[in-house]
Amino acid sequence: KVMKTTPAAKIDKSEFKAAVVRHLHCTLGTDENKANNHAWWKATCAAMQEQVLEGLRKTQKTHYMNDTRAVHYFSAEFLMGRLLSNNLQNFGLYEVASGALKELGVELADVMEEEPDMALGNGGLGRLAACFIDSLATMELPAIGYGLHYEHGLFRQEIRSGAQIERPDSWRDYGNPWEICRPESIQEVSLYGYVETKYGENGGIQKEWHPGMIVKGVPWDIPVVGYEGKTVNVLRLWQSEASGYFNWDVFNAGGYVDAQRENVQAETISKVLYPNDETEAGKELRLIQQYFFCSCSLKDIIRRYKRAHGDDWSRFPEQVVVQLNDTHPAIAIPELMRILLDRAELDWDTAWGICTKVFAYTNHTLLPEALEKWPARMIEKILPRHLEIIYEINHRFMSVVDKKWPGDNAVKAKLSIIEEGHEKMVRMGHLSVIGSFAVNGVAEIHSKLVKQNLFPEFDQLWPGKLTNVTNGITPRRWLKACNPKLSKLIDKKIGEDWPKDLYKLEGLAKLADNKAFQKQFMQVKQENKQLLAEEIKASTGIDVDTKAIFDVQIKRLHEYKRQHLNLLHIMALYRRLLENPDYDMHPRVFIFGAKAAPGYKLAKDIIFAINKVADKVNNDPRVNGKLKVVFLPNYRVSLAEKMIPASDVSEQISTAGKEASGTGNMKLALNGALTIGTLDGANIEIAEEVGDDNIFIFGMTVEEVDALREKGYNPHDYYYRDAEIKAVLDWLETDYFTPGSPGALVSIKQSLLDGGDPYMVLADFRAYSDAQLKVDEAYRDTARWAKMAIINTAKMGKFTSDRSIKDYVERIWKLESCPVEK
Ligand code: 26W
Repeated sequence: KVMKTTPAAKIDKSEFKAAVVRHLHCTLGTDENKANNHAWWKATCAAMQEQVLEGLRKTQKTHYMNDTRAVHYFSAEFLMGRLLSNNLQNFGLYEVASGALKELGVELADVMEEEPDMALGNGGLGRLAACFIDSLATMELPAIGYGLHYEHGLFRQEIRSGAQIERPDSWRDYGNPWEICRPESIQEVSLYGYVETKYGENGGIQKEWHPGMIVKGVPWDIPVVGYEGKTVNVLRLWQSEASGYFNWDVFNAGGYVDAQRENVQAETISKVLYPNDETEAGKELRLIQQYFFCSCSLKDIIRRYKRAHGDDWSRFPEQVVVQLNDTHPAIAIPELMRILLDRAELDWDTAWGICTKVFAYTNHTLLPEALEKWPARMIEKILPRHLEIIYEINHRFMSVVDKKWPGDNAVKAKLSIIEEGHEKMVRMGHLSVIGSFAVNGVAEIHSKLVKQNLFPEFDQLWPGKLTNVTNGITPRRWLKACNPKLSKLIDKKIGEDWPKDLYKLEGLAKLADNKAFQKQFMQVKQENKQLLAEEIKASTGIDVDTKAIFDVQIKRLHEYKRQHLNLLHIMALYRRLLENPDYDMHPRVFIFGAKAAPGYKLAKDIIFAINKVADKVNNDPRVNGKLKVVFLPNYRVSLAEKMIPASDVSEQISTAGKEASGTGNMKLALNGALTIGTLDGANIEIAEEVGDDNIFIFGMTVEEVDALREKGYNPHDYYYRDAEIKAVLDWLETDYFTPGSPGALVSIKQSLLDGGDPYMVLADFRAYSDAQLKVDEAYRDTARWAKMAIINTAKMGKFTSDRSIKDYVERIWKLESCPVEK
């Protein structure tokens, strides 16, 4: 039998083993007898990093020699998760490393558990950025990710007496083995101060910004390894530091403490990730964070451009494209204008011509509370020159609007970057559309709604500028690495090409009816459920039956995602079981993972309610093992990697029109879970791929939601007309789930009745409950379920992030791949 090694492997087991031991000795100052798992983890990473850095060097040299056009992905969030397993997989060194460690008496799986997640993101938008940079490297495209080097990523969630507690995340506490500091590329960023207008002899006007504060941006590079390890791109994250410039006078005057205060202020900028998902808080520090990383990144790009092209700006848009991940980096648009006008001294039209060929913008949400707006006064204080530039952009844009709709002041007010009111606000979405050459939504329906509802006039003004690029996920992390058992089964049936050509999974479809394959496929699922059951036991103490349906809802906690719809249905099942002990249902375990924004009261109440209902249900002998509820604390990328391969049912139950795309839906379906979902976001495209027979679609469509709201939605109608809804809501008001504290769960009932039920939970309840009956029925027919699950995996080709990136490359970025020699 011939040993199989992927082409990427350039180092064998004994060499890898020697490298690990060498790092144990020389990097960590310990030895094989003393080392704990954490030391083994660091030594293994260091051994891996040797290979990674070699790839990085070759890639950078190749890109430099070829003077490549590159995409620069600007994102306030990159939710990378763990990197060791991913890097080993992508280099084809997983078996090598695992064998080497085994000979040293160490289990690779245990070592990998030592790695803290790199959680520099909130949810979907941040994880999308991470999948995209994986695909960019895999497809050998010149690309760089730019973001913030937060000292603390998303908070760690603990559950105490059922309630969420936030603890600081410290991913770098004992050093991060992947990141490289690049002090040679430090940038300086100005803040505050005032603008001086200078009149030249020829009547020209120059503006000079006299900043009140200067901070340093220190870049940290994280290598991004593509599949098969050829291209290694970088993720460059900026850390803020005091520049020390303005401190010396104070310092010399004996103001040692005051000088320290300025240090603290500067270092605060990259201290912590804002934990808000979809709510704009209008906080000054957040705007400073955004400007800080955009300014550093643009200066970094310009430095690199000038090294090759000197002061000739004409080729800048040929070499540089910047993708704005939502409006969080939109301040980059006036920042580039400022550099071109005030530093390069280009005239407005030339500068604007360059700018509008460089930027493209992705919209990720339609929720009004998530659309960023900054008080003009705040921008003026922090970035006085940028506010002037924004006004000038707007002034010129208003005359474009006037040409299209002469004399129409209503349309001007609607499209203006400036929202008038008692406080003037700057609309970052409008700035982004006006300053970009392309704007995209993230799923077909979402992009359609962006055109129809959010930016209809922009679509008329610039036909074709608004477009769709459906999201995707990397199959390397979300199948190959997280589900090794299924991956091996797939390899055996259709070969090993699928991780970089996911449409190959189609080859499984013809096996969907094959009894032997069905058995193997469901056997893998069973084994993955066993592993998750152990995890559940370890982290919550709850015993679950692995023969039960594992029904999973994992995503940020938000009313529009409707975890409370799931919860009301669980309570309804519980009631049915109490009323009729013979109530016929296949045993089910409902499993949740979700973090709530710390200031989002109702979201935290829903977490509390899930835990309280779980306590009661799980300890009630009357349900006869048919129902369990599990809330797994601290949902994060590495936990998702354990939950997704073990899921039977994927809950995607947002109010139609509210979930821009969803990407968890794709990960779950790829791993053979069946979706119960609304016609929202990418669910619609998933349904198109798998066919209506292989998905459980329920509830109102976008049109029906609009029509109901139009006619006047009254949740009380559903409360009084549906006895089960009434009973379940009334139950929340008793102390049944919170003995001794009646009313502890009442806020949920209130929001659904007096609060007007903004996401129409009650309107969709009955349809949801009926769809769940169909899920139950389908699961009992094991052959039918296996077939459906196989078809789901087989039809996920479209949802590889490689396809998303291909769309961006061909339709927006116009990039060429640049192969790097191994
Ligand atoms: C300013 C506060 C704030 C913070 C984050 C507003 C909005 C956000 C993000 C846009 C929230 C987010 O992650 N959106 C999700 O993006 C995913 C990737 O495109 C989509 O799949 C999800 O549907 C969308 O909710």
